[in-house]
Amino acid sequence: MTDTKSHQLFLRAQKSIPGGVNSPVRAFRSVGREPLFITRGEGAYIWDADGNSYIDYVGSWGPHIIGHSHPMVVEAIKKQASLGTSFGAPTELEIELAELVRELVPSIELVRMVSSGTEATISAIRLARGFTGRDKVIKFEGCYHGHGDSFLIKAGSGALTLGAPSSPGVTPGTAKDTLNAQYNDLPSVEALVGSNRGQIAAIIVEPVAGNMGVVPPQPGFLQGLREICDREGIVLIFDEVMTGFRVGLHCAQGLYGIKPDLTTLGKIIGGGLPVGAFGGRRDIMEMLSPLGPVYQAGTLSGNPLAMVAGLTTLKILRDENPYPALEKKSSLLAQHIGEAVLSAGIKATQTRVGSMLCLFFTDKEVTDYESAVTADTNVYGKFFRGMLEIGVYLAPSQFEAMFVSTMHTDEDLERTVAAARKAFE
Ligand code: HOZ
Repeated sequence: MTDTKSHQLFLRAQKSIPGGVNSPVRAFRSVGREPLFITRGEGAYIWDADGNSYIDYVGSWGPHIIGHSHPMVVEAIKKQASLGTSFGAPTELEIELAELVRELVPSIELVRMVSSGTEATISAIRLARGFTGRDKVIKFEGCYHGHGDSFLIKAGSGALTLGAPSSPGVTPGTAKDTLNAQYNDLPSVEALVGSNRGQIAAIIVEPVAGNMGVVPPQPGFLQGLREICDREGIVLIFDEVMTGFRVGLHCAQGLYGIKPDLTTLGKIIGGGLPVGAFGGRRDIMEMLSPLGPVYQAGTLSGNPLAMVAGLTTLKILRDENPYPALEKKSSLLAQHIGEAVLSAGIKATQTRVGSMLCLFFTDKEVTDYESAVTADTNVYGKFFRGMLEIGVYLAPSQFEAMFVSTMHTDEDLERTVAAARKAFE
């Protein structure tokens, strides 16, 4: 491995970039090897700096539901780039994307574009605090809402992968306003609400948890949150950065039939470019500057390249409705990978919602943080390395999702299952 271009690039990167990466999970530390440096992506495949190709189930951590470098998205970006890349002034593209988001997600009456999912969640929380005049926020242990201070307390994703769910640098003052409940456990929410009555501004939840591996909501959980929020005057925020336009055209809220007050979006809404968004009830969104006093801004917010990439992607999803086909192939893939791993004598539990799936290396049913962390991360590391060796690129962490795209063919899926059969040899 020391003679590969990826290795050389990693050595070079570490001289200028902390840990050699611009986002921690990419360093591959929890799977016991060095990262690959990627040079190209097309459809369901990526290529590394040494020219090796991989069937990609990371899809840039979710955005590439229609595959890498979709010709229509590339064309739209090129066309816009020739007209200008950023103006810091309104464009018609922003209106078009906002209109399409409102059409597809009826709980969103007004929407503001930002440049990342983290920005969206930070802004949504500030808005909920401004609207309610309350300080505290309930989140769920193992859920991840980006790296805003309020969320880095018992967080998922890289924080969980790297074993530091609560980050130094978050002040005690901020931490005291973040209360952690257990996912899929309404009594744990009721207990926090009861002991902090009248102080809770928002409950923020991933309607399908995707950052402690994939953990689906149990029947009644999201509905229960809705009822608690209605009863207590709390703003219900669905963080759909990962699930938005992934688990269905109308997001997780459409799939489960629950209307949040605010929604945060990212990943697919940017079509592979940096976009986030937050939106929801008109009366809440009208608190935002310049209409109201809650301040929020961004030089590259509504960036035309990002808007056109997102708009083109969402139009393709709306016009082609790939979700039934994605459901079918993801369910077959999950089933067959599960069987392949079990046939190697390895204990595993599967979870899946639409084209988001996860194989937890535990024999426990996974319903929350506590059960998710029973997964054996060393076994995952072995699986990851075995799959990579055969040409399948999975998330370099047990606590992330595997994403299937419209570009994964039956042959790709068969090759993936065959790899899973061999991964532990
Ligand atoms: N936090 C995202 C994964 N759940 C992105 C990680 C990355 O881009 O490295």
